[in-house]
Amino acid sequence: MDHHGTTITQFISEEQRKAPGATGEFTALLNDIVTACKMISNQVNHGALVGALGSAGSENVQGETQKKLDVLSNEMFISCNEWAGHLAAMASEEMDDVYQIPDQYPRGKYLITFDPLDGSSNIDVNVSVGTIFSILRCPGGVERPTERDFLQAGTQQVAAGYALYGPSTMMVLTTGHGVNGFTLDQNIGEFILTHPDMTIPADTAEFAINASNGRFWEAPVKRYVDECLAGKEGPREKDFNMRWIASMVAEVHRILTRGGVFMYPMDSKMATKGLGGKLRLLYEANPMSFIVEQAGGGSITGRQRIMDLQPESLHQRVPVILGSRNEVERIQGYHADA
Ligand code: AMP
Ligand code: P6P
Repeated sequence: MDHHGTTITQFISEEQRKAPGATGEFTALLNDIVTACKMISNQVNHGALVGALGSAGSENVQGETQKKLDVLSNEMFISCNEWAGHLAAMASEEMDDVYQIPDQYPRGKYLITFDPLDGSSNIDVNVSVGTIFSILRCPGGVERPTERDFLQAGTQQVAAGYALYGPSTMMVLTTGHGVNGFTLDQNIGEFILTHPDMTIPADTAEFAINASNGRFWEAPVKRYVDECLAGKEGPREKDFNMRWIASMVAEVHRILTRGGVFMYPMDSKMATKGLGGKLRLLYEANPMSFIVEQAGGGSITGRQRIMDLQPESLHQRVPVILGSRNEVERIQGYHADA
């Protein structure tokens, strides 16, 4: 009798059966990540009640003020994953350097990069935030991975996923065989498969960009946005809607659910600061690109596929334009024309 639908634990186990020779290490790693996301969800949901809001009074490697929940989420993610012996090392938006697995724990064959609480500027105003993670294989024979071992192209990812702490807490996961979404049933503390085989509509009438940066955009982006704003009377001959949540996980989830395009493009303001973009390649752009491509969408810097990029540093930033495939291809075409 199927009382509760497919749990994420059952789903992950059934996926393992499709991987001949799998030892179960990967399955256990995914389950530990799920546990970390449940713990973070609990903290986020209790926010001010547990004194978890506000600033931690510290800065991360990005020079951004850390929220208490940024630090707390990072610590929870580490404590749920460091002991099990499936990871050779970890890397996080909230930590300058590679996190070595403490000597008292065994090491495994996977690497993980993660943003424990993306969009945390939204925390204090009670808007959705999320956790993003990406799993890579540790290069053979490496006992103590260094930054170099993490610098793998997005096409090397074994899995990617996010947790979205919104009106409901959801997890979305890909291991290279499509994208599946799960909703946390708070009564039993388990994620239930609610969005099997998520796919992004190839066309859309909705775009997401922080329009306050408009005067700094490159010409192809300005052209695309202007055409959307021109609506029916313009060259697109249809009206567009705009969204900007300032939380990438929420934007990507909206796009997975109903289509759309999300843009945090390169702009002249970032270029003058020597930044490669706003979003980080290893633990934001690459995992989200893997998920979006697995759901039939596209993900580019503007000029090239994000997952083909050869990373040069752990906290490298890149421009991101992702979502409905036909829109992303149009925008790539505008960049090629320029
Ligand atoms: P393992 O021996 O458990 O480390 O698994 C070896 C490989 O099989 C992994 O790197 C994945 O590519 C695949 N695999 C194993 N378990 C799963 C799973 N639960 N879901 C998807 N892929 C899996
Ligand atoms: P802005 C959150 O800090 C984040 O990294 C993404 O989640 C989000 O899309 C973007 O930055 C928001 O940036 O400039 O609009 O605050």
